[in-house]
Amino acid sequence: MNLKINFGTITNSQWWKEMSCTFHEQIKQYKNSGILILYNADADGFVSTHFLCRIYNKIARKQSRLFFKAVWNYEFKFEWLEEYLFDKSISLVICLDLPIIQEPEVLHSLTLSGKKFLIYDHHIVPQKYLPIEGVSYFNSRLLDNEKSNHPTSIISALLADHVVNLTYNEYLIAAIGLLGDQSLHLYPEYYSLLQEKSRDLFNSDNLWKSRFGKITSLINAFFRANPSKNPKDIHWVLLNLIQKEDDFINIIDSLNSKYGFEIAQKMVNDEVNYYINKLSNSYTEQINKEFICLVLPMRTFSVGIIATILAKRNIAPMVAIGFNADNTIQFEIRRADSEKRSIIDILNIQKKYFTPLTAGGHPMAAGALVKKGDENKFCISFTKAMRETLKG
Ligand SMILES: [Mn+2]
Repeated sequence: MNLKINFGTITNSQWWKEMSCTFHEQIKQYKNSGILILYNADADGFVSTHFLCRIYNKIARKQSRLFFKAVWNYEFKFEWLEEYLFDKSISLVICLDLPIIQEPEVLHSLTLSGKKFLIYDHHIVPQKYLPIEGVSYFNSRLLDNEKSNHPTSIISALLADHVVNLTYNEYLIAAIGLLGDQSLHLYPEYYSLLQEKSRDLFNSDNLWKSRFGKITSLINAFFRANPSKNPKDIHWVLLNLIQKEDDFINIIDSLNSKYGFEIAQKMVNDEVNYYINKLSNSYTEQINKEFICLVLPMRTFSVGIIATILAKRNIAPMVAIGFNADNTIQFEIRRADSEKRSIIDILNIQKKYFTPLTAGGHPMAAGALVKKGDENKFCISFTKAMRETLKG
């Protein structure tokens, strides 16, 4: 199968040419000296890494020099990285879907080690992005004036499509990443093809209630339930399963029994339900609250789900839920459906009063990391910035 035929082309062909040539050339050039993939610990990052594995396997024909690390949003300090690259003789770092690493200060400190960085992202670009020696930077938000948002999964799948024959199961794998980033509907032809070929998986109009949506949730839950823990060998296991198995559900079942997706999901669900009940009860009485900003003592990294549900229930125009990570608080910010202000715009205005350690994401869903003790400053300055942000 050929993904391009069913998918169409990325809007800016020059951008795509440059992007794909750089990717393939760099993987070829560094295949023997070692490559590290740093990926966002969610469905989109996970899926993207699968396709990079696929490219590497084809080009390098051995697996020993490819390394992986899942990165969570609050892991913004890459202090461990320099030593890691040295120990494993890694010369190229490929960053997939990692908003934090595109900050110029972070990149500058990393490239001092003389390593190459290849960055693909679709989060909003930092305000002051400047070319940095050793860094090849591609963000699909820079594609054209429409600010196209192509998740990492589709870009990676298309990159793999150039060098290998993707199986139909891999179309479904790519779709997991797209749905994980709420973007599957942005590719109508691709989506129709999947619906046509796999009716049993897309058995509900509400995608998240379909069998396919449940599989996507399992993968997200797997990462959320295990903050900071890297799933050992999962990408090679997946690759082997894809090559052997014929049924998509069997592949997911095998991963589930080996890595405990369902156990992870139960942990996440129990915790989310507990806080949703608790918070819904305490906010029913309050009206006209413009911003709800809370830090919860959670064990899993599910603050984003809680913020999403509360925002959907319209308990306030904006909701931020925080989570303790070492000496920092990671806030996940979501907005109500009726709210028009962009969270990114608010975060930019907020900098006049208070600057988080890192902050960014998408207009409707973003994250911010602050030092422990700065929670109140964050909440107050965010509220202030909200009032100053033009609606719509
Ligand atoms: Mn993504």
